Amino acid sequence: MKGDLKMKEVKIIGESLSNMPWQDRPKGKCDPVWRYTENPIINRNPIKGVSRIFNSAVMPYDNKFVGVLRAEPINGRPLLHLGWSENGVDWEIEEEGIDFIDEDGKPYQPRYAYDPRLVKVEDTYYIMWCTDFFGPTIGMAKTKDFKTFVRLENPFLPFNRNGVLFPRKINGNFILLSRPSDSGHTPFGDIFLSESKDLKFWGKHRHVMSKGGNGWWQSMKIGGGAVPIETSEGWLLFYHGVVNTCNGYVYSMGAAILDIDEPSKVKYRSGNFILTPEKWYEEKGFVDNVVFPCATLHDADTGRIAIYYGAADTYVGVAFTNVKDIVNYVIDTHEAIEGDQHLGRI
Ligand code: BMA
Repeated sequence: MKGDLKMKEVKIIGESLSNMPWQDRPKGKCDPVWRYTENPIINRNPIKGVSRIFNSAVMPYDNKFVGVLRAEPINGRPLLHLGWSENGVDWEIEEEGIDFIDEDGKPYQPRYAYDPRLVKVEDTYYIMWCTDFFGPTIGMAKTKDFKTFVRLENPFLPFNRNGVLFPRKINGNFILLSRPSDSGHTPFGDIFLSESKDLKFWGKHRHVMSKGGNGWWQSMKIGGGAVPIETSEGWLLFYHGVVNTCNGYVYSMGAAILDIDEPSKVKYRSGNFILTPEKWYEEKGFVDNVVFPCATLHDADTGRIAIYYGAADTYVGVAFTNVKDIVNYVIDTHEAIEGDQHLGRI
């Protein structure tokens, strides 16, 4: 990082979270993001009948932390399980998957559910995941107590993935990022944004960010990652970028800053990845070479951010940064990518 004096002051706009997990940047290192030394925090076969937990979402809840976890049972078809943690790194995982009900109160269970995100908007918690609706698309549910989960209307047609709801309404509307896809392992894709007054009817669709650019790490597709963090510079978004190689897809993590009032506008995005598979738990697993961010915990008082990411479709890892460092890094390494300016209004 450059000298502290030249760096812009940046604040998280939000709540205090003094009990979030944290480790200082290792001495002598200047990377914008650094890994938790005890990674992975969730290992193989974490509970009976589940072989892997990865790409998972966490949030503060009731003075502890709640997780909505992507769990692959021993038949390999993913479902969502709840987890609980006092410190954000040691997790107690429920053995039964989440049971949903629909809006009429009837039991509902998705055929499969993966890559959950979790957010609180006003007094309600929302889960977004990839669900089956004649192919993969975005599923959504709400809860107030993590006991009753009400599945909401299908927000989108197939095929779509990586639904990420913003933590507050903008101009009276809910805002959702998504990545239109195909029914398989999608070899393309940009991030789009949609608005809704009621979480039922979605529209005002906009293009947000394109794949590509000078760097190759996000040349094939990108997808929204963690719920954006509100900062004094704009919405800080951690996302994934994918490159295709002789040995298959490689997933890295990037960061971007979106306009605070009109988040379909990209203010800055880092031309470089901020985390790429390098550790054994990221390079080798059920799917090699994947880091896939799904959530953050953050503390407005200190600017600390813990990023939760899936590693090699097998483990959960945590990485740290602070808002001032990461936002300055994104500004310094900003690369405007063709397509980011075409918001879809032309
Ligand atoms: C994507 C999703 C993710 C997964 C990634 C790498 O298409 O299925 O859940 O982590 O592929 O396998």
